Amino acid sequence: MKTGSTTMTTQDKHKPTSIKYAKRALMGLFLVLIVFLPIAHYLIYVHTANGGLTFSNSLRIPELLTFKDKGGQKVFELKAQYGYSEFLKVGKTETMGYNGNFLGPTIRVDKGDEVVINVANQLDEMTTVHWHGMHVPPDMDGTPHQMIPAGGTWQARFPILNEASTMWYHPHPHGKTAQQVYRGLAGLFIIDDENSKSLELPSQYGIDDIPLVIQERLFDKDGSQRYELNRGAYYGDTILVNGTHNPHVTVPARNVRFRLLNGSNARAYHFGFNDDRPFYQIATDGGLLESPHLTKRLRLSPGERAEIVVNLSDGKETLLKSFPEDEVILLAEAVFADGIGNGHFEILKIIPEPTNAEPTDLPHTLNKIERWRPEDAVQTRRMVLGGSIREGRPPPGPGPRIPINGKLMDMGRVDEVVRLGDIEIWEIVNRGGQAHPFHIHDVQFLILDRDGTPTDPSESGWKDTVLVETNETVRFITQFNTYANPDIPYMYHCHILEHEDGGMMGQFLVIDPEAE
Ligand SMILES: [Cu+2]
Repeated sequence: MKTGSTTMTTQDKHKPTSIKYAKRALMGLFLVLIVFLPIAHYLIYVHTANGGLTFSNSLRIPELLTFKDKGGQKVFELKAQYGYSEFLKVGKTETMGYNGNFLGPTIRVDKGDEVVINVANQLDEMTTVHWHGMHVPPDMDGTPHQMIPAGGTWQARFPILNEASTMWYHPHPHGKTAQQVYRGLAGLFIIDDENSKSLELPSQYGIDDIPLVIQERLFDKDGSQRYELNRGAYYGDTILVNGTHNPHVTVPARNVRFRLLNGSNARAYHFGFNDDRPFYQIATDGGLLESPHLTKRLRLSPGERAEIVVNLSDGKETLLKSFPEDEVILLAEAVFADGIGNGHFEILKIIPEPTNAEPTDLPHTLNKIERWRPEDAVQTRRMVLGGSIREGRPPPGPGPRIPINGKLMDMGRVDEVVRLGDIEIWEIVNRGGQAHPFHIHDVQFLILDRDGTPTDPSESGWKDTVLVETNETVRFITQFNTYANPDIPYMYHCHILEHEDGGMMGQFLVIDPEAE
């Protein structure tokens, strides 16, 4: 009792002082925040290599590759070559490109075309050219089984069987893909079809239909590119769009389509606009969605594509950005990590110009997608990403050794055999410590669910690459049609290129049981 009453007295006595201290502490905190937040802001937006952009460079639009018509075939010429690029205007750096210094021209064809692509390898190392997302025969797929030696040539010929979509092409030599893509070997492959041509969508290439190959790079002070692994993969701190640093693009002030390719080696983007304007996603990797999907954010992991339509009829400038995944930047992270490290950075300034054209509405229906029923699948094939390694030769690439189903890539081993015509469910289970974009050749698939939850509208169309988060299970359904070959496999792999090069890849054959 005595002690209690003494305490009471003490508390009473000090109460006004405590409040005074509390007020002072609050005031102090307030002052610290006033000083600290602008510093944090400076560190995030200005101090980062990709911060403080002025968007002074006009966005480069990859030229459309011309072709020769030979007996109804469209014949294209591609040349993998060395070049020099000056991205930062402080000095040149050695790069690689197709038919030029960096990246490649856009190949544009119609569904049903017969295409011949003559590839010349003018590099002093081996390369291949893979048609990412496209349904082509295994011997035309440009995998490590179709190596083009230094100074050699290769002819790819195939009919265009895919529907209207934004595909791309890039090298696929085992163990060397990451470095060749990083140095500049990649290009877009756009397919049109009767449906896409009948739709009222922005479709003037480079005018209101803008291709965006988004990548990031590391540069030294003299402007030379630097290849350096961080957390087992290549993460740059400077964004390039179509090989343009600090870019802006001028477009008509109406609906504008952007075709986005995440051409980065390892980084995933969460696209959106700085004014948070909503936009319509109209396509996934392999084709148009059934109907436009209104959203404010779009996630693309390496290798994935999407087409979006942005309404710019208000005439206001906007910035294409990438946002942090959870949209919460911890203060400490804001100070100690640069913005691009936590996924928060600016990409492209979009400047609308007045136009006389009548504004158009987006069509409500874009595409018809015939969905397989899960019960029509003949089997579920399980792919476990990560875990311990049971099989596989030491791979040549620089990346970490991450297995699929306990195995590292071995070009002499066939991992899976699929029967021609079969509908299958593939279940991708990520037991690793990070997200992996899983890519399969030959087919386009439809995602069934993520951890049992039906897929999001943003992923409800045709896909060839899907990001699988840690501890997540993604199921997709597909059918293996048209092409069978008992000797030459297709690939499936992680599209973080250093993981792929490190052996996170497997091979599957499609065989025709009736041909045997
Ligand atoms: Cu991976």
